[in-house]
Amino acid sequence: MKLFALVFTIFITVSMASLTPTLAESYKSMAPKGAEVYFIAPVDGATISGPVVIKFGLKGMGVAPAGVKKKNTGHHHLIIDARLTDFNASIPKDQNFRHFGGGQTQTTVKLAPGKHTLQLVLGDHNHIPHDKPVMSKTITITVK
Ligand SMILES: [Cu+2]
Repeated sequence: MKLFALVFTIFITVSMASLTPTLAESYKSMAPKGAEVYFIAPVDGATISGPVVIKFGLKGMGVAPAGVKKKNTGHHHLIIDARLTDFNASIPKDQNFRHFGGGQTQTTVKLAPGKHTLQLVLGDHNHIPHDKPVMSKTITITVK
């Protein structure tokens, strides 16, 4: 009987191990086809004086606060003068990568005079971009 228990334990351990790769690939949240994130404001190429009001648009998905796991939702991330390179990890959090984990759909930022690039990327409850990533095109604005 003891031997049976041991064999059974080994069997379970081996099956779990063989399942791990599948689990590792499915940690990402799926995005529905046609989901789209975009800037309602500002428009690409705009020249702005003073603080920049940025409005986030989202089609085909909903907004949920960070930490809330709900199908076909995510929260906004605003990327300023930077580019996201790793789409399989949590989006960095600093001055260039701003999180709106409260579910906000707009913000106001103060930017130094000159040209700046802006991009929106949706992240899931763990701040990880979806599969496929839902991101806007990068826009360029000039701050006077
Ligand atoms: Cu986030």
